[in-house]
Amino acid sequence: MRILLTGFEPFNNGKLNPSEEIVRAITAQFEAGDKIEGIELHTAVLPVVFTESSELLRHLISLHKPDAVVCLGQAEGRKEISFERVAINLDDARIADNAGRQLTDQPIIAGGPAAHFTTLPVRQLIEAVRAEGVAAGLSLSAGTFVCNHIFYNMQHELAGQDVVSGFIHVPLMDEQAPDFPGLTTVPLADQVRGIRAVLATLAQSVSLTS
Ligand code: PCA
Repeated sequence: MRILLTGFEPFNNGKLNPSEEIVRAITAQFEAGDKIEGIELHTAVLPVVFTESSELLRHLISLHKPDAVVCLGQAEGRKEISFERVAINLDDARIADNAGRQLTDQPIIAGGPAAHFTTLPVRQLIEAVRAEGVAAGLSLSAGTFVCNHIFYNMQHELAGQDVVSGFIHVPLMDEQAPDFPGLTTVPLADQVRGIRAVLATLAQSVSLTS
């Protein structure tokens, strides 16, 4: 199966983004021959810019025609790998994106449904991450910044298609601790193992149903 895995560049003057580091690490592992059986993997790091991020993701989906899309982003303060359930039709940022734009109170798609659900088999994926000894759980909302923006656009675009897709927020990694005092960090190696388990489980579950 073809899987598209994305992360985000750093934002809000941050130096690192664990989602980017996870994607780079898994890409390097695949290139070094440490693949996951049955997966043709495509990866990308998206800009933290409202319109450009979703346009690039749409382009990558039409280019690679994936069977599954897994988008990752940083959520500082989260204690576990968090599977987002719902994308909502709202851009409402407390901070500017990396192009200096701060959208507030705007629908992502005017006239679109208020929300879209993830189509990833989230409970099964949570169990797979936990089986690796890495904390994981459900989250109700990806917020209203760029992560939710690409999540909503993606679910809107793929609705009714034979593609499973969703968004996963990941905690800070240890290297970020000095910049975020008091917030939980999780070692990058654990996060990488957790997301690899997600990909492996998707490859198994989706091939069983199709
Ligand atoms: N996290 C932000 C945007 C990019 C990222 O990694 C968010 O949660 O919206």
